[in-house]
Amino acid sequence: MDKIYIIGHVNPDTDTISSAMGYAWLLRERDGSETVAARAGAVNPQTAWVLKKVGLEPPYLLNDASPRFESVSRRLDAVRPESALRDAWAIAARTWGVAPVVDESGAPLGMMTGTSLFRLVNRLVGPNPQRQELRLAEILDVASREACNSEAPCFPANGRIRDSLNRILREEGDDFFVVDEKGAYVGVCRQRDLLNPPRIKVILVDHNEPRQAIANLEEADLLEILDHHRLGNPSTHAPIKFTVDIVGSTSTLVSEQVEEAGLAAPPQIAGMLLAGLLSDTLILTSPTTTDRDRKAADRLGRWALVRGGPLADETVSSFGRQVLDASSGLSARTPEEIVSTDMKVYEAGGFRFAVAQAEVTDLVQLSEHLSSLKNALAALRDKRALEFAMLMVTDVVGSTSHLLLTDELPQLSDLPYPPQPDGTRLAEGVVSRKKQLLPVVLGLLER
Ligand SMILES: [Mn+2]
Repeated sequence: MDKIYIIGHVNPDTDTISSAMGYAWLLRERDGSETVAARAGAVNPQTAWVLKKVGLEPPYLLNDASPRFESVSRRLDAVRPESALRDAWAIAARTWGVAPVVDESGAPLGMMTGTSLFRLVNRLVGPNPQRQELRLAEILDVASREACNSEAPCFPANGRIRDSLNRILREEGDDFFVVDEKGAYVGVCRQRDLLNPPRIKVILVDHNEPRQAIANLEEADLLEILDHHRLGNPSTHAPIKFTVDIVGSTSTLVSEQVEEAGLAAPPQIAGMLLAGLLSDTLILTSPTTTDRDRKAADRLGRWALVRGGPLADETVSSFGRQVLDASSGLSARTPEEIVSTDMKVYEAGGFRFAVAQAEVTDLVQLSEHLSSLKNALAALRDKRALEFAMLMVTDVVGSTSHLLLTDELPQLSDLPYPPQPDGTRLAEGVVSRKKQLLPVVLGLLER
């Protein structure tokens, strides 16, 4: 349970996946922490391409921070239904007085507890005078199945505890089975552990707004945040390490810490971080790019582009172009995918809204996809119960964007991007959602 999950935002992009993997590696290597790189959703096509290129698997999928039954399950020794009660008794003597009864297929049959034992004795001896001379040794010869409570409920190991709290509180017994997806015995859990389950430990990278984080983040212990976005962070009970810096990518921040520790990231991890940096900064051309990012690209290049490594034949720019190519294009994906892959939800001035971004290498393809993208955007707005949704189609070569909006809100009529005949708005020189578009939109909504 001392595992620490390093996890980025939902709808993960390459920087979010890479910084989670890189930071998990650094904390293991530098501090000896038991870290697990995680992701809050499916990897996008660009990240999938990068992972394949460097030869790594996607990180662990963690959709939800709410504690699960497996976190409190104890793998108690079990007896077969036909084995003598004395065997169950021996197990109960070593546990907290319970012994699980499991058949040969692994299916839980019942739980022997103090109460179920009392009921058995009551049945055998009871108020009937003829049986009162029954000896304890004979009772211990009874098959275990006779002595167990066959009503003990089963809960799935990967089920969320909070979804079953009502049932847990209503149940007569205090001990429950935990089973796998096939219904086979995994362990036993106690009511008192279920009412106060251990929280999972998380470190957030590349985001700090709960709206962009895994579900039920408030049920986890948040240990640290490492990010490069505007603040919208949750409050915490205890002080946490909090690093938010104005650089082009979280991968940059990770690479700086690796260097400060006197370490060099292995070529595969360095390749991931380099891809995260080049993707977030559009190969160091986005206005979010700083000198620190350029230094980070040199440093990561030095670690990643080594002989014998997966990127041996690449340069920083040749690799960067392939990374961007792996994501661009409107034709390769459905409109639904385009508006939801790199999509973030924000809240400002009483509005809940989404801003999605899609990168293309030329804007010619936009016109043929325009109406289907608009429909997909409106469907996204309705599905997520938002006030409006926006898609930023960015030409990474021409460094310009077109904006598609679901609604012409009066608050947004002052957007400094001129409406075009095709119904989009032209945002010349705007390529960064975070640094260029979002501050303008937030400023208008919060007036
Ligand atoms: Mn980022």
